[in-house]
Amino acid sequence: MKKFYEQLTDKQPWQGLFMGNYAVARAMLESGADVISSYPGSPTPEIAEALLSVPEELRKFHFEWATNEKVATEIAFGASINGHLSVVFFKSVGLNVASDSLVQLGLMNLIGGLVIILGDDPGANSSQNEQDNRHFARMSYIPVFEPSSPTEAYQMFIYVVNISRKYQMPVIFRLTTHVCHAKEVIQFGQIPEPRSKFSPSFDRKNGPYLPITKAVFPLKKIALDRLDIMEMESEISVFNKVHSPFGLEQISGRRLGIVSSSMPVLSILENLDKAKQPVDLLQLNFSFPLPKEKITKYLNDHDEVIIIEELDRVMEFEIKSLAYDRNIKCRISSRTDKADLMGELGSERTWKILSDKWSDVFPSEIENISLPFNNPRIPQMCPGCGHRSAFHAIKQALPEGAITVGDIGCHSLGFFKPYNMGEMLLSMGHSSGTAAGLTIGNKTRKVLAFIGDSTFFHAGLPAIINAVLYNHHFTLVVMENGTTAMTGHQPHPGSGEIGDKISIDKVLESIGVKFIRRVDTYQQKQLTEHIKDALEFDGFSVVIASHPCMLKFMRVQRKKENYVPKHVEVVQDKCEKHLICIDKFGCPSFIKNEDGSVTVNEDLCIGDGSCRQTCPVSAIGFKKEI
Ligand SMILES: Cc1ncc(C[n+]2csc(CCOP(=O)(O)OP(=O)(O)O)c2C)c(N)n1
Repeated sequence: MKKFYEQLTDKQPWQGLFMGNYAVARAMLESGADVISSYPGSPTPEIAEALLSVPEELRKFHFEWATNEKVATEIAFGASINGHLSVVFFKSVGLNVASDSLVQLGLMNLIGGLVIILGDDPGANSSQNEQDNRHFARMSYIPVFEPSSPTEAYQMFIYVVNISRKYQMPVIFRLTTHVCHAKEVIQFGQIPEPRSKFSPSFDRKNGPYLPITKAVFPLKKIALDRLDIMEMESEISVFNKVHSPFGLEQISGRRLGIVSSSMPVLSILENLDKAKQPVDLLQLNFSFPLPKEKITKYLNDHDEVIIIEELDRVMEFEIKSLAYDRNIKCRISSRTDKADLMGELGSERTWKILSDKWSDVFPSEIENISLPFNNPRIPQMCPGCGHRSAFHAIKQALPEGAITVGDIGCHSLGFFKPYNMGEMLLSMGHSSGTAAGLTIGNKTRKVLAFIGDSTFFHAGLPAIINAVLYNHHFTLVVMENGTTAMTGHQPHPGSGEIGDKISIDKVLESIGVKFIRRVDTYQQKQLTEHIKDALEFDGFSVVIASHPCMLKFMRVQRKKENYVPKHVEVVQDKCEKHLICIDKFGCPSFIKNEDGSVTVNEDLCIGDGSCRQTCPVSAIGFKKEI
């Protein structure tokens, strides 16, 4: 059987079951993408996983994990104006970080073409919000393409590359979580021979690339003119089409229609099969700029139309305004329930929306609709996680009334029981800025902030430098685990996997941090002492609480030939049922039995022993493996 990368790079057409993200990676190879950059974040990291599975010597593309999304975007921009077909991808909120540069791209002549892949996350499955980046696209004058399925993602990517190269402009390829992660049998095409050796073709005459003072207006005019051209493309695009299973002429009575885009298109198509009357669907997956003529015709052909889009009312307002301008008589409605502006619109929820609108056509008794947002499982840190030891130790050092500021990463889970630390969160790297704000006018309550090591480099540094400058009186704990853990162990500048490891200690020293302590988080007593000292320090202090990510570590160990599993055990005659291992340390490997005794779930326990020091009567020991 072929290895994954062999499938991915097979030059000949083939058919197989592929996840959406992998299909997009294949589409990049088929379109001859030269330069690809990214910063990790769900739902898109598997695109990188696929690309990086290709052995370096076989790669015809350059891939870079950038320090953050803005840098990734700038790399793609620089490569594109040098003639390379470039791709940048990141998650929804990554666009906020990238935006300062990204909003300029629509004004530029991108000679090589540039595709911006956004992993939007309706349902906030793995994000701190569910922002709808279609708004951003409008602000940036960049067209938007939104595939409904993995197959469409593959086909559409090749199409958007052609658009981008033809018009030398950026395009947004907006994926959503389910399109990224769904699997489908896909017919792939050929991978062409690489273009002849590339020569850098930057020429300022292709610009201007410097939007200052008066140059801004001609550039903006170019962006607006290109949107007019995109509207014409949108009119003829195969991705904007009417699904009319029975043909309009056969419909008697009210002519009903739906307008939708992206993943809900599939949910609706599924429901149309069960409708009591034929209903049409206008799919607008080339969704910005909207094809005004196509929409006008569709509205004129129907008596009533409902617009069902995931998240915000973006298409709705544009379509209603078009109908008003053109004096169209069709009755246009939308989702009425506020809850329908949240979360993914799977088939059950779209049925409910349709049923609320046309109950005779979509009777409510057909579907037993379950409500979204009711997942009761609290996320947990893995057994052996160094962050758990850190939280346990830091908690011992915190005085009454201390305020703790969280940041993004696995350590955000410190917010949950039993640690309850990290009480607010805005964005990656916010913690030092927010902590500084909490110290102002505050002489009584200690402030302690957390940050992960990837986040330190991503967006943490500016606020840390600010804290040094103003000597803001708080303690920053760098939760160093040597990787970008939460998104799947991607490298970062401090992990030493890309170039030489950039030392966080040295960075801190060089910017003038006066209090820096480093400790392994498994040394809980020492960590507690360092935190106490840091909180007493008169000014900005940093404690680097370090331990390798144990999930990553164990994955390597388990693959070793001589690997022997290790576990801890609770020595029953020593255990006095203080339950600190469960109630305060909170490792999921411990089980509290009905009789009050504590035992260890060996399926979870990795035998790291970080729990042993939490027991006041030393009742946790290493199990002798037979
Ligand atoms: C702007 C932005 N980009 C990417 C992400 C996705 N993301 C969430 S957690 C995380 C990893 C943070 O890594 P690190 O700071 O090292 O903490 P760890 O998970 O390793 O504890 C990333 C990249 C995000 N939430 N926001």
